[in-house]
Amino acid sequence: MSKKILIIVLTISLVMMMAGCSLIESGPVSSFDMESESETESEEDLIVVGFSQVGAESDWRKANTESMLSTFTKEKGYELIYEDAQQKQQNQITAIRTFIQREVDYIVLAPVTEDGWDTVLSEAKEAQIPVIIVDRMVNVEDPELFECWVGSDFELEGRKVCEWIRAYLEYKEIPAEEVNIVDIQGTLGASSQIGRTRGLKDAVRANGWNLLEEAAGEYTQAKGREVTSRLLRKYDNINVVYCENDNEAFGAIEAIEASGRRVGSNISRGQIMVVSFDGVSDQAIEYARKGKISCIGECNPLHGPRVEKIIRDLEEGRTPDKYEYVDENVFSGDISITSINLDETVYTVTILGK
Ligand code: GZL
Repeated sequence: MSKKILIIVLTISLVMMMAGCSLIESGPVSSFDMESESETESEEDLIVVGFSQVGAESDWRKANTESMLSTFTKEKGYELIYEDAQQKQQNQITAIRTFIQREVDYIVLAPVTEDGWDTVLSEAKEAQIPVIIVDRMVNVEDPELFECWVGSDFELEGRKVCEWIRAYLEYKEIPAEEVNIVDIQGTLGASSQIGRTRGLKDAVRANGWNLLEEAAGEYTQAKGREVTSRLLRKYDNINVVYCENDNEAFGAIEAIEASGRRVGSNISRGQIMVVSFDGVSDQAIEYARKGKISCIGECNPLHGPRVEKIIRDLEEGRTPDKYEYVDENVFSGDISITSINLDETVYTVTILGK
């Protein structure tokens, strides 16, 4: 390289180094380098969100995860750190500690169960990182350990489905004392399990139904099938199976049909009525349309935009509501019951056309 060219290259290099780019190491300055320069700047402007998700146990959970991932994108100004806990609380606690070490701007927690969060949420508070709880609730001594919560009223979901059962059986003139119901519960200790179970137990007491047994179905199809099979072998008079999510209902239906019984709302003709919660998957809606699931209590999974609104409020100095409940419906393929009435509130039943 001639002396003159060397002086020119060294001069350009000196100028580029002063401007934070490099000519010699990475070749000519390209759109990529400039982009990486601007990307580096925009990287620093991103709001970093650490999201600890329960797992991928159900269609609802997958839809909830998709809602969060499609909301917190770089294009919208976020860096999302997503951790799947495979339904283990210890994995969530570890994830939160990692978020604290990485000094994220916000922690979003979808807690697998209600208890056991005081210590790790105190650590987040100590680190001055706001925590948003989504879906299920946490049961902590100090409610200041989290900014706010957004999710469903699970007990109301249970009460709505039970009121549909009561109204339907009344319409079909089936006496309450003939109702022999089993509860396929969700993950024990989860707010959704606690609320839906409580809604059922209140209805059993109020209506005089027979609650034969409660059994943990863990919100999965496999466990729902296993537990329902066991209960069908134990009891010969089951005529209602209350599943605390759709995936359990899919398993329960498999078990009922494998036992030679039929699912359906015509319990006076020996069918077994299956009810469930979520209403997220095409399969669930199809089963409801066909009457394989008689009634579904909606549980809306689309929390991504709701959590983003909370973060925007906090970023812009507004105070979000401490507790935000999502409005939800009841679905059925049966036209007999078009609305249900609870505490003077009328809830329309969404009838799914055949
Ligand atoms: C409800 C959610 C429950 C769903 C299940 O908000 O916590 O967990 O009903 C899911 O499908 O597994």
